[in-house]
Amino acid sequence: MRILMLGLDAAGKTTILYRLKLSEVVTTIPTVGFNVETVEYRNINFTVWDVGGQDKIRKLWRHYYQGTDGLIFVVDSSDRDRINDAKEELQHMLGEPEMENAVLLVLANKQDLPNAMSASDIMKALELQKMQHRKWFIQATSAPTGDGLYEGLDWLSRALCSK
Ligand code: G3D
Ligand code: MG
Repeated sequence: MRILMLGLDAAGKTTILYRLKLSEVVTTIPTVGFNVETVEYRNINFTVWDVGGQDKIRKLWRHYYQGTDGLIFVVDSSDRDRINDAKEELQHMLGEPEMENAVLLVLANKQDLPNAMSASDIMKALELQKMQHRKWFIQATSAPTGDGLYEGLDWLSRALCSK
């Protein structure tokens, strides 16, 4: 299984990887300079990077899309200024042909912060309900404590099994 975990920088992706104790997180910096973290866990390959920013590196992402079974999109729920950027990045990724059949798990992370948007606000902001042909789910999480992470991954594993 191939899972991509994406989100704007500082959304909490690296924290989630370590929280899941996916023992060996390997960070590689490919030639043109975006960080990719990869983890193998049982028969699952997680690939993680920050979306957003420079357009010139987007072409490089395609190399990692191939055979994607599931996309985990991590959002900083307290970052109201960038929720629209997050939405645009998500729509962009889902528009890639390699993503056509990928299931989508959105993690509304940083729920512990006082100004965090609720999972339902995030759902509306990302316009998830407009995705009629995609299997998706949104889960509220707090990465440092791990709250919600396993609920999210349970959904993902069920969604992938029934694919
Ligand atoms: P990224 O890998 O998506 O870029 P990181 O994000 O995992 O590096 O997290 C960015 C910062 O947010 C880190 O803080 C991290 O501890 C914090 N963070 C991640 N998830 C949560 C969360 O659910 N709640 C809170 N309160 N903080 C979170 P630092 O200070 O190390 O930069
Ligand atoms: Mg990171």
